[in-house]
Amino acid sequence: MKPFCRDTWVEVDLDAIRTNVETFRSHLPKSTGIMAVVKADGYGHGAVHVGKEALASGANSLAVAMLDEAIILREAGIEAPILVLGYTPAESVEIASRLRVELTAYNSDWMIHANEFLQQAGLEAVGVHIKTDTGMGRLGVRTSEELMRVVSTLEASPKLTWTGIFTHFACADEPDTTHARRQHETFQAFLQDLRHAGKKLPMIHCCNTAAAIAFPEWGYDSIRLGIGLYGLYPSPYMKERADVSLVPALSLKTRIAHVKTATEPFTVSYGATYCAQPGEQVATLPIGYADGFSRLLSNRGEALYNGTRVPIVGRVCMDQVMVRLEPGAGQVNDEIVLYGKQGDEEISLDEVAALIGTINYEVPCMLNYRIPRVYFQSGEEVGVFHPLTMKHAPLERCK
Ligand code: UAH
Repeated sequence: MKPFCRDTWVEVDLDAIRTNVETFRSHLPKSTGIMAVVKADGYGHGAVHVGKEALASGANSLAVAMLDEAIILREAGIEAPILVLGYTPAESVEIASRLRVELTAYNSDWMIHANEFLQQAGLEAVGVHIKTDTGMGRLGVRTSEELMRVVSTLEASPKLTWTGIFTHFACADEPDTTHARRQHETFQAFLQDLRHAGKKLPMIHCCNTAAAIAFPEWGYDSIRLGIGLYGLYPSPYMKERADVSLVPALSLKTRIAHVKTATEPFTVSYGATYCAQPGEQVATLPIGYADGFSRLLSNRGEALYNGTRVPIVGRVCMDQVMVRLEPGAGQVNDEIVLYGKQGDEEISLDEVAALIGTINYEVPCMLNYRIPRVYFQSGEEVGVFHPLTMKHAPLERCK
């Protein structure tokens, strides 16, 4: 039986994930590892399948934003090191210990509490990466004094092991490298202060995709590869630079649910913002803004049919959207590509992002639990994941 019923799905090309990992592997110094960032369910592509493929292709570890995302990866049988990049409440440290997940920390009080929780529970030590804020203004220690204090607390916590130190760049995808260079200098100064204080440094990492492309020499022990893993560039500027050639992994497809040919003018969708003229064919597609297909594409976006572009007409509804086809062209069940390639044409996530006034990162992240993900390798379907029909995890997990 088909694991999903709806005629709208995402296809993820795992060969593209492999190619992108290999591309970064050869772009970086040999000593630099790759941490594949699969937070936000692998930027909408599916964290488990993408994580497994990235690891099989040469990535050394995975990173997520929150502990719950790490739980999903462990439950799927992934044994590789996993780092939580965001904040984890100290009391959740028990789960991190049981699942051997490393956490990010930047605060002595947090460390004291986390250590106490682990001691009381008699659990194994948890690996901790210290986050330094060198110019992102988000999480992390900002001064050398703070850093020294945090390191001392960490060293005095038998149930916490210092396994990493990192920072995150705010502007590494821009042509003006001033801010990125300043951040890197600050990071270097932190590392130098630690060395002078006689500290043995753990794993060092600072590069996201943009920094890994522009400054591979800043790779240290690992990069944190996010958007590039999925074959997208961190900004139009980074794409233009063309230092690396990336292959997009995601397509969004659907099938025509209904076609009508206008014999007289009729208006299309809420607000009656489009009026079909006699002879025009309007096809209804089973996807809408409740799937993460932005309503901002109303009367603006395009789709691909028979390898050519067709316009979205009228407003995108919650569950449906309409496109205009050549007279007599379309039939129910015909395939339409909303994102990705069909024939020689392509609607890239960059194009969609520009149309709706956002960045390419957001476009696949918006595609939500209602859309099944189908995985391909060497042209063969190798797996399906449909979040909507996924069984709920046992409640014990969250205790
Ligand atoms: C801390 C952190 C992030 O929040 C994100 C990433 C990956 O960024 P890209 O998607 O731009 O590569 C790395 N690190």
